[in-house]
Amino acid sequence: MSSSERKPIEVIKGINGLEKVVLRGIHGTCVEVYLYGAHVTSWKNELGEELLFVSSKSIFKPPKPIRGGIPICFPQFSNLGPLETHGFARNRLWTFDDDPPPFPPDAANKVFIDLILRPTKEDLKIWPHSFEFRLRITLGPGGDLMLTSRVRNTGTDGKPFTFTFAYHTYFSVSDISEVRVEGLETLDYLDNCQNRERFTEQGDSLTFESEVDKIYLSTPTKIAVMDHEKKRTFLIRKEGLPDAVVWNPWDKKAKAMADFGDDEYKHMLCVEAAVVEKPITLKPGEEWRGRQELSTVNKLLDS
Ligand code: TA6
Repeated sequence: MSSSERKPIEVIKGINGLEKVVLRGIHGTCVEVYLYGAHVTSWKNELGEELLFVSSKSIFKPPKPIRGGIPICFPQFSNLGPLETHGFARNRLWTFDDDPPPFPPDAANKVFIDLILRPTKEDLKIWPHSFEFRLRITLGPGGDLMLTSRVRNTGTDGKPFTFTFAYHTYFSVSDISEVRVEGLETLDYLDNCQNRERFTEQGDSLTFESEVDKIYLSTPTKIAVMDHEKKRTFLIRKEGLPDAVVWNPWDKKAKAMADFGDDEYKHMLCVEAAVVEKPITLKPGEEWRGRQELSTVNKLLDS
């Protein structure tokens, strides 16, 4: 079947029979999303190059979250609260939203899907708040990947709720020791490798020689991740997501993770658009929106 005959959106069986949606762009670009966790596991450019990292040891078996791609961390980032790490949204089965709220009319040649998550009775026992989490995943005509989250408090009890959030994006890189990140210089961060104490970043772009696990606070709307070997820059543009988490487990932590190859830390970097420092509080009827747009430039945006 030629690519021109392929449907722009197809639902097929993925690993272990889990359902996944394939979104095909006009120039051969492609995105894959598992309904389990509304989890983007693949984002390919027009050359068919994979831009996201997914571990070869990822288990793809509920209730374990998929290791890599873009896990959705909601309603709790990390262990900053009573729920399981990164909350439960990434290990729930999402469904197609057949009644999406009116979004601004999308430009032509954009392929998108609308998914929705509502709490189950079990969820309400551990997090007693009614919500609707709508996620639009869009593949733009230039191959850019956009995720727009809309969380609404649908409670009728008059009670507000508070949450933290992250798009836990795993970028695929040639060699972590040849990667630089621009946009986070001189900012304050909480260092998870030092009891989450607050520090101030030095003045030039980030490079990587050991484990890093930092929550940068009040970050700019644009962050660049440069892969020197590939002469490729990932651009992250974000709205409603003031913080950014940078994580690489390095060798020791990599070996300690069953669903992560010992040497895979060399070929990934997480840069996560997030809301951590100032959690979001929604009154009944209120809605929060958080959007990240990922794109690539085939050159290094040197400072
Ligand atoms: O985003 C960084 C982080 O919070 C790290 O501390 C590490 O725990 C990573 O997320 C992976 O978390 P996970 O629960 O997916 O193994």
